[in-house]
Amino acid sequence: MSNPEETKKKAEPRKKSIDPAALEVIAKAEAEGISTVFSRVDEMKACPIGAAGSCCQLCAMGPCRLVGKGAEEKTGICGATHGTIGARLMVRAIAGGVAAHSDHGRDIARTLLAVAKGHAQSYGIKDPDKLYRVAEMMDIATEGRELNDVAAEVAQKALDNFNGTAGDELTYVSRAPARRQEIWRKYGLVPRGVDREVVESMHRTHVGVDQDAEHLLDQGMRTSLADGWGGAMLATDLSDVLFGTPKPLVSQANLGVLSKDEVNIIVHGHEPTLSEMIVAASQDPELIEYARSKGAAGINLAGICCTANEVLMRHGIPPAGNFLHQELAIITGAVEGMVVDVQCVLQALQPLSEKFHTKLITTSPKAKIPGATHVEFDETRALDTAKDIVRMCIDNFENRGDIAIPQYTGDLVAGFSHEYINYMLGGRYRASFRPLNDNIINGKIQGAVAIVGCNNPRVTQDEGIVYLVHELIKRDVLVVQTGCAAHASGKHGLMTPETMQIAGDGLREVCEAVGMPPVLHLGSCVDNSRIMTILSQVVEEGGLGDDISDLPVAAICPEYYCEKALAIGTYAAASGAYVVFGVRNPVGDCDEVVDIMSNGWEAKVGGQLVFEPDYDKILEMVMNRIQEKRQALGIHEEKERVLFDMAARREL
Ligand code: MSK
Repeated sequence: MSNPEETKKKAEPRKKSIDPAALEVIAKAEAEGISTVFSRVDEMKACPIGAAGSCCQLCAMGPCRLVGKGAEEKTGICGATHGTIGARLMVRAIAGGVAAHSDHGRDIARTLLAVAKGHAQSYGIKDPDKLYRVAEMMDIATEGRELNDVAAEVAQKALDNFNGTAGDELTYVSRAPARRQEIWRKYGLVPRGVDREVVESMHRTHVGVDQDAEHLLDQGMRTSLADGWGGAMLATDLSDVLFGTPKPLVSQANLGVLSKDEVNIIVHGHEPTLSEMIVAASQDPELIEYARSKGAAGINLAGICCTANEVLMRHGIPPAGNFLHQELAIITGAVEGMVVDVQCVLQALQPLSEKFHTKLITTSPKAKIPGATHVEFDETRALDTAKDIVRMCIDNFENRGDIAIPQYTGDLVAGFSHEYINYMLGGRYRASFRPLNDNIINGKIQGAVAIVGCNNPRVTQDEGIVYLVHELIKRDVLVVQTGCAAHASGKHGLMTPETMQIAGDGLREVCEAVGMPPVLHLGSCVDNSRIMTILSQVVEEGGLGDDISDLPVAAICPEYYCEKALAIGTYAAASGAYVVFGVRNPVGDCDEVVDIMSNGWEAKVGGQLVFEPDYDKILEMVMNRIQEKRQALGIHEEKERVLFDMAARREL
């Protein structure tokens, strides 16, 4: 007898993506019996016990599953309550995410130190002005000193922030508004060292240590802040110093950026160090000539995930897609080499690449994949390593078989660093956030929302992101984006000035005056730290309260899948933002934890971390939050427009 649930599922298959390029390749994969993340997600049901924080696997007395009637009252064998178990799970997830971002930041700091000491081939300091600004923030003297001396001291101070020897507080805590710093100090949330907070989180969540859910979650906030105002913020700033601070540039996104007659190389993962060199190698005339000698028309570089964002923001290299596109790119048959470093790289890429001619090349000493070709990145011979990799991909061109590249691309403008937004709004001589604050105060812009994070095959790819971007800009809300969510908007053409046409009248007026799109691409997932910097500068500019929690802003992560996203969401909430995640709550069965992260954190730090899978409800929740904040600031009523005559202007 057939299962009615199964029959229903077959009759109405869940939509896998709203991206026509993705749908085209998924159909090809299905027709050819090729397994992808989209098919495996249907075969593997999520465990309902683990999915909502009811399974504790922290010791060999268990695993303990708190399910069934009266589950909220049950405890594990050690006596741990549902609240304690949920809090431990959440804090461990945050620590995992912080470790990932921060290790990335540490490696950038190590590269800067190697550059300053003359040990890193081919790298240099592309933005000395930013180096001086960072030095100033770190209280490092610059007057009359050699650039490399300053760079070495900045790099060392950054490394001291990781190992906890920079002082009692992370250096960048001072970048936050004064009121925010007071709140953090009042509740003991100021991070002392990135590594220290991650280690302490792992210690306190070990069985038999911290057993108070609120106390555990405070440590979760402190650890996340070590990311947002530490590891990730250093990663962003020092990447700008080394590789240049982004400025707007045009590009395209989606699988259609792959070339039918050139050697296609995809950089995938997160770190910009090797990918910067791959960009240089792919433009090397000798290697282009070598590609031609092998019958290709040239070399075409594209990106996936956040490495894509790094090379997009600084060089305009087009992204071939977001997280869920990594397998689809290989299935086009047109990718000679996929060069990966760390994070968000599916192990399924290797068996998939064997079905095609794609060479999967791992490069990080931290990440190997069985069966892949490993070419270890070494910063002392970075360009040589990159050239070896590009040559390997060129040699693979002759193995190409049939190709099927979906002909879809979206135009986009990327490259909005916080420095550029400041300049764009105020101009060269008066760079400032004043025009943004004024337009929020006068109501042309109702508020700002960050739509960030990943894709997750458990929900329709790009659907939540694209829907929320549309609906928010229609309601005069400025949208900023990072990570794979930014790729989604790029693919769907939402990151061009023309998007003004669908924005509300007020937002459109401001965008037209300033010449910016209503949806701004701020970079990779570590670049969420740029959003923290912008919010601090908006507070400092004045007129919108004295803390981030006073601002009419929010953050949404509609399609998250990983621990890094949870770390980012937590530091945004701990910084005073209202943060809504889609998909599911990883500790949704733990009422105490759900309450602490919403009501408890609202009372303590003025921010919240909540989960809601319904996009319409997310929209309503976020708009309500914006209106509540506008009301609290006394800027909720539309002001009558005053037309100035010449006398009034002179007076002004
Ligand atoms: S890559 S962490 S899927 S944004 Fe940063 Fe995309 Fe999320 Fe990975």
